[in-house]
Amino acid sequence: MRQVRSGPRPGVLGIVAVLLGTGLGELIAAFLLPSASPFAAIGGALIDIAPAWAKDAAIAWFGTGDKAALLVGIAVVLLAVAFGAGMLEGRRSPLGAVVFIVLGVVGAVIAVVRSDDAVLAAIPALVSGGAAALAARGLISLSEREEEPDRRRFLVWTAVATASGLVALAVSNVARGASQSVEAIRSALRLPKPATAAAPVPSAAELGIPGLAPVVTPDAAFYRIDTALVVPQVDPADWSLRVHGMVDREITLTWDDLMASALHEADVTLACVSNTVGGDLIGNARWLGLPVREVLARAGVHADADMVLSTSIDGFTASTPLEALTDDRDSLLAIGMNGEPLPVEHGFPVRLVVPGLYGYVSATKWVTELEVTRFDRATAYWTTRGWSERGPIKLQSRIDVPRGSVDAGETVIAGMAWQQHEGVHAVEVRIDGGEWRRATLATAISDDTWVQWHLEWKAESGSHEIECRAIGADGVTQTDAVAPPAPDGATGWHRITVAVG
Ligand SMILES: Nc1nc2c(c(=O)[nH]1)N[C@H]1C(S)=C(S)[C@@H](COP(=O)(O)O)O[C@H]1N2
Ligand SMILES: [Mo]
Repeated sequence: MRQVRSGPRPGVLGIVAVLLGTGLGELIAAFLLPSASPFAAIGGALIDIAPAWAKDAAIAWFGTGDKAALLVGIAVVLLAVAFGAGMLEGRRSPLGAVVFIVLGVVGAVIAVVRSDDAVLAAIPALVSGGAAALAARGLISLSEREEEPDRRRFLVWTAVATASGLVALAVSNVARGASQSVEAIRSALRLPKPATAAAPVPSAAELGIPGLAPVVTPDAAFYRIDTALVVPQVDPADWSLRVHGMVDREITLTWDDLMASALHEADVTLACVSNTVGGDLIGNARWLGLPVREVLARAGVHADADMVLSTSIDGFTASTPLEALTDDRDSLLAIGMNGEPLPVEHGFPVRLVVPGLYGYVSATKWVTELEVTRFDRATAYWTTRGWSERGPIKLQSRIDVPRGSVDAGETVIAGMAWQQHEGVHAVEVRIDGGEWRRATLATAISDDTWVQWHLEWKAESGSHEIECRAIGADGVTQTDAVAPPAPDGATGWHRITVAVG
């Protein structure tokens, strides 16, 4: 019988083994199929199975940095499991090694389920699990031998495994960076001129008040919400859009088809249903694209269809009411954002933009498929998870300035208001529960965009509460009933407290 060693050494060797295994798996994935990264597959699966409240909490706590936090979380759990499996291997070989194999198989199953490329996707995780199992068994059994040549061999092999794991991780990171070649393709692209250009943004649409959101959101400042741990890298040359389902004829559009089409330009404000009252998950851009209406007309939509299920290359889906894509609004298969190709994280090369609907039911990024269908036949990513089937954007207004504290005297209160595709008629403000006063609206770019507003205020020393509410183009006043984002968008008045000194 071998003597059972006490101490944490087998656990540490378990970590070395996982370092080696993950390094090799990530390396293979980086070159073979970036989406099959064992890390990304497990993280992505966690995002998909996480309950809605956890996702909302993640968005609220980390904003769009939630993915970095998730990756760190997975790494910590993985290292803890590795340590445990190493200890187990030290006591009851080969049970610890079996744990690594099981982890690899689980990762492989997840990667296959999440990927289109079933067989290939399994390889990185299987290699990870296998390599970790072999390394753990080998290193731990070597470490238990006392003879001098074995001790030296043990040290050498531990160093080799650690170094290889680290190098493999580093190289896979660099290789992943090189897949930023899609970024290179993007920046070399020149967008065609729109056949129907939007009028210049009226200069009176931008009040230019410091601290107030600009009426056109720069791409770099545009909020980002998606379930993609690794941003899909889609080469326009490989992109196509399949339009099928309840249509007279299936059609497939390529990038060249889009570039050769008469493109339309429109200003549309996107909003996320997860936006809380006063929140900033909203942005406005000038989009360039092919009207979805024309694409659907080419395919010939059946009379009994009422929904279009759009699918992203990453598996995300959105169910959009058919009429929002066929009526006269500016629903676009967009390729341009503020005069440039879509940024990769905003859906390059092609995404959907639909005025008036929250992003989760309309704004599919990296879109590759439109299936004409019915609400009673299919559900989409978020509607399957309890969010409302229809997602019209609700009337909302927000105070951007002042924030925190101001000097006493003449100052300005300013903010944004929106009800895309309906329009905003007025904004009212009240201080310390007093009379509602009409704010001055800036010129709206269109009914599909948000609008800035401001109100002069003679601030007196002390603490003050400021509230705002909008009145829609239909004359209806924004409700003060407080509702959370789930299941169909937050309501209530934005209320802030300022200290006037
Ligand atoms: N592929 C994909 N598209 C997606 C999503 C997603 O998770 N995956 N999220 C949607 C949601 S909920 C919103 S609010 C918008 C956000 O678009 P943006 O990131 O460009 O601001 O994208 C939509 N399109
Ligand atoms: Mo969203």
